[in-house]
Amino acid sequence: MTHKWWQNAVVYQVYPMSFQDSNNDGIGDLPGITKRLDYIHQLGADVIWLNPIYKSPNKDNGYDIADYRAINPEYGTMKDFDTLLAATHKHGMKLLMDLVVNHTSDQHEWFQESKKSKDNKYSDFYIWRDPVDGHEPNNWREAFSGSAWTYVPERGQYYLHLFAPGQPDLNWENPEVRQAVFDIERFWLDKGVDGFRMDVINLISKPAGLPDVAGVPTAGTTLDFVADGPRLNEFLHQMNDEVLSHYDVMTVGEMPGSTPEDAIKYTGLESNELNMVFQFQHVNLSPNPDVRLGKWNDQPVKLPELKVALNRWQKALDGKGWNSLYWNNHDQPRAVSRFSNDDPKYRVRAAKMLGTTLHMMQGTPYVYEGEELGMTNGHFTSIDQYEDLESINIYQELVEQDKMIDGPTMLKYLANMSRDNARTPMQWDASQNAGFTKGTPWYALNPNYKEINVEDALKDKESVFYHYQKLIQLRHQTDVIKYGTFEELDPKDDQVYAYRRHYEGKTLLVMSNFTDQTVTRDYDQQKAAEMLISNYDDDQGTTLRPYESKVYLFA
Ligand code: TEU
Ligand code: CA
Repeated sequence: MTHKWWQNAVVYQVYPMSFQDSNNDGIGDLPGITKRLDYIHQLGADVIWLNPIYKSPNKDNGYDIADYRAINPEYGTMKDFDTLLAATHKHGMKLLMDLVVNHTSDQHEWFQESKKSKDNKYSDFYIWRDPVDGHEPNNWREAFSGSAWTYVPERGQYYLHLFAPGQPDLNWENPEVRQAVFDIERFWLDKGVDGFRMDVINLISKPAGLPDVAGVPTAGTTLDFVADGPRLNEFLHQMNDEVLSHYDVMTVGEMPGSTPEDAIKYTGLESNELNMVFQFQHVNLSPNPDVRLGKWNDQPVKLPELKVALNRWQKALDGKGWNSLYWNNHDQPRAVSRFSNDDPKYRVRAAKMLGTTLHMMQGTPYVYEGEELGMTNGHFTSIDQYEDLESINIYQELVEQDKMIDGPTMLKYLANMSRDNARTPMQWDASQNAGFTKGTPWYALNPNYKEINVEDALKDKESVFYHYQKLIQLRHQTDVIKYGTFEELDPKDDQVYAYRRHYEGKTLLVMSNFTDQTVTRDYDQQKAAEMLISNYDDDQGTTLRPYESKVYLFA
C-alpha cells in the first residue's frame, strides 16, 4: 500500500503568542518563530502547525478572525509570514495554518453587514432566528458560559454562537458561505501553505430545525448534540472536491465529540474528505459527576480508562483511517501534569514515558511547544492568575453567579484542567522571562523555567528533548512504528500500558509503567532482537521501575 507523506510526519504545534517575542512587546511573533526554526528542525519535526495568526480582536486568542487574508499586526506583517514560510520550506519542513471557519469574529465585515438588516449581501452568512415567546430560539449553551444566542435589536433577531458572542457561527447551509471559505483556502494554498488544521470542523452542519438539547443543556451537551451534523460529509466532500484535492496538502479536522465510526466517514483513506482527526475521548476522561461541571475536575486519569480511549481509536481506524496522536495542545493542561507526574522527583522520567507510550502508536504524532521539555501546569492558586475567557467565565458563572460551587474547589479544578496551563510562554533559558521576551510578557511565565528550559535540555543528553528527538528518529526509520497494526495487551491492567505493533514480520513491544511503584510484567521481552528505546539506562527484563518505559523489536 502506498503511504502519504503525512503518515510519516511528526507535527510541532506553535502557539505564536507564547513562542518567541522578537520586538520586546511581550507578545510572541512571526520573526520570533523564524529565529527558532533551527530548534524545531533539530527536534526532528517535519511539519509546523501555527495557531491562528490572522487579524483578530483576540477575544479568544485568535479563534475569532476578523480578516482571513491579513496577519494580526501583533504577530507581524504578511512579509514576515512569507519569510517564515520560505524559511520553513528551506529547512525541509512544512507549514499548516489553523483554519477557523465554523465561526468568524463579530468584527468581520461579513458580520458587521449581516447584523444590519435581513436583505443585504451578507444577511444570510450567519444563523439568525426570531425570538420565541420573546426568548432565545432554543436552549443551547455556548462553550464559554451562557446562552449560545445573542439578540441584536437593529435586526430584531438572535444570532447563534457556539462559542463566545464575539464568535458568530457561519451559515454553512448557504452555498455562498462555502464558496467564500473555499476562496480563503485557495488564497493560503496558493501562497504555498501545506495544509490546514480545521477548528471544530465537525460543528459546521447544524441539526435541522435547531431543536432543543435533551436533558440539562450545558456547553458540553450542546457541542455533543451539534457535532457531526446531517450535511457534514457533503460539505467536507465538496471542500475536498473543489479545493483540497487540487493540492498536495495535509488536513486534520478538530472534531470534539466524534466517534471512531464518525471519523472513518471523514478521514477514511478513500474518503476524499480530510486526512485525519483530532478526537477528544482521552482528553475528556474523568468528567465531573455533575454534568454542569463537564470537564472541570481534579481527578487523575485512570489508566484502564485511558487505554479504552486510545486503544479504541487505534483498533477502529487501523487500515481504514488515520489517527492524530496528541497528549496536549493550547486547549489542554500540560501532558506530564495531566497524564502522569510532574513532581520534580519523577517529572523527566514520566514525560519520557508519556512520549514513548504515544509515539509508538499508529498515527501522526503532534508535539505541543514545551512538551518536549516536560513543561508542567502552572499550578495556579488564584483566579487573578487566569487570562483565558473559558476559565474566567466558568468561575464567574458557577462560583460568583450561581454559587453552585465554592471558590477553592473551582480553583482546584481550574488548576488541573484549564487551557491557561498550556499558554504560559515557552521556556528557552534561565534568564529573565526565560528568553521569551525582553519586554513584559503578555502572560506570566511558569516560575519553573529556571529548572525547565531549552538551553539546559540541549546540554543534558538525558533530557526529555533528546528522548523526543530519538522517538521521532525511530518513527522516521521504522516501518512497524509507522504502519504496523495495533494489538492491545491487558486493557484492565491499571499499572502498565503495554501493546504490540505488527508489520511485515516485525513486532514491536511497548511497555510503560504509569506508577511510582516497581512492578514486573512478562511479555517475552527476553526473546526480543533488540531494545529500541528506554527511559532508563539499563534493562532489568521483567522488572519495570517507577515510570519505566521501553520498546523492544522482535524480528
Ligand atoms: O476548541 C474547540 C473545543 O471544543 C474545545 O477545545 C474548547 O475550546 C474547550 O477547550 C472545551 O472545554 C477550538 C480551539 O482549539 C479553541 O482554542 C477555541 O477556543 C475554540 O475551538 C473556538 O474556536
Ligand atoms: Ca512581539
